[in-house]
Amino acid sequence: MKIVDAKVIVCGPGRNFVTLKLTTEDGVHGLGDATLNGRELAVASYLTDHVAPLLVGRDARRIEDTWHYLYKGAYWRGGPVGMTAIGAVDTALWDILGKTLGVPVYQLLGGRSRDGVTVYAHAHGADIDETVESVAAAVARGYKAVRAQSGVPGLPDTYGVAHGGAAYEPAKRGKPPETVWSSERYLESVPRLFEKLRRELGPDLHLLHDVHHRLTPIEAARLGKALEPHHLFWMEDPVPAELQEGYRLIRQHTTTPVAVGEIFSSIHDCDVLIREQLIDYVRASVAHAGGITHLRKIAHLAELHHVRTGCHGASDLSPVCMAAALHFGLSVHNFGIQERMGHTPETEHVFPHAYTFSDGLMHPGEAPGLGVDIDEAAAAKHPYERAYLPVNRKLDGTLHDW
Ligand code: EZ4
Ligand code: CO
Repeated sequence: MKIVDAKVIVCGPGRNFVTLKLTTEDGVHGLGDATLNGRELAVASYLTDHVAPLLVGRDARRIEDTWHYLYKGAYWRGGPVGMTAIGAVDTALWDILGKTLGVPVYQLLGGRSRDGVTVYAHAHGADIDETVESVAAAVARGYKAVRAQSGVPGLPDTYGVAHGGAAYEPAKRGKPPETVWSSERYLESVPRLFEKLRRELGPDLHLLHDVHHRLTPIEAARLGKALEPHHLFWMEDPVPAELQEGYRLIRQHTTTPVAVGEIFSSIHDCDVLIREQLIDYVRASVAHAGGITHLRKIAHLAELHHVRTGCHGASDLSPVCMAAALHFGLSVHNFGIQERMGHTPETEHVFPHAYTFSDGLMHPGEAPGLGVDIDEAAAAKHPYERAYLPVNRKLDGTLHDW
């Protein structure tokens, strides 16, 4: 079953996406998400200029071999651009295999380990009261787990918070927007938010929070301690994880569970975190960590060390990635939770999909393969427009993590 075509589709239905479409000689096609938010065209070029010529003529069933052919064959292995490209190829090959055999991908991954995939919603507000309302609204929509992000007093713009009731979408056209940061003000307000959320919404709701890499280890330890009475499901990305050993310090000080890894490209970015049990959830995604094949290896290592999965699922991971994440999450034993930020109606229209949401759970559906497609005519109506994520500066102007 030879691959005869490898096409890269770049579109912007409300935000930018890069999609790889592989077609076999039998006319079966498979999709992979190749979106790397803010650096999209680098992956598009990597695929079009360097990977597509290698794929044409290859046997689409050789998923594992193709992964290593692209990873080891590049010599310059790893990194977000290359691993996103390999991930897209891998995902498309699983999609093709499922369609060829007439089964949903989760059946190829060992079958279902649970009834559905628990997802968490995003909630946010300008202040604590608005954020509590937003979390309550997510609960009313059926969610059993909600991530809460609130505006910080004295900071005009903060990660995770939109203005005027709009959905949160950080990528903006033009030069990157600049936001202002104060760890002191943030650390003062977050415990008050979760104190109120727990008091008003009760003990059962899973509450999550994303620190988004903005604290130092000792600050993160302080926040984790302050949040302990409110029993968070997790505290996400408390500090940047380039130095994995940095998490030892946080771990020594707090029992608040820790989730890390949405920007990880491979198992080598988290092997210390997992082997030393420094985290509770690993957030690597199908799109950015080498596809279903490599993400399964991360999950299997994590299973040995009592770490569960919690895959990234922001709006910049396309419905193709969401479908793949749901097949993965339904099948993998040590599944923890799946993020669901949601997509614009234009995006939903461009990517028709079989996955569904009901009562806090998502299901990938029973369509063969991933159960997601791309309407190329609809995609063509939404051209790509260059956009960047914001940069963040401390009150004195020093560039900080966003
Ligand atoms: O900022 O995906 O947990 N989710 C997140 C996301 C990331 C974006 C960056 O492209 O941290 O909102
Ligand atoms: Co995050």
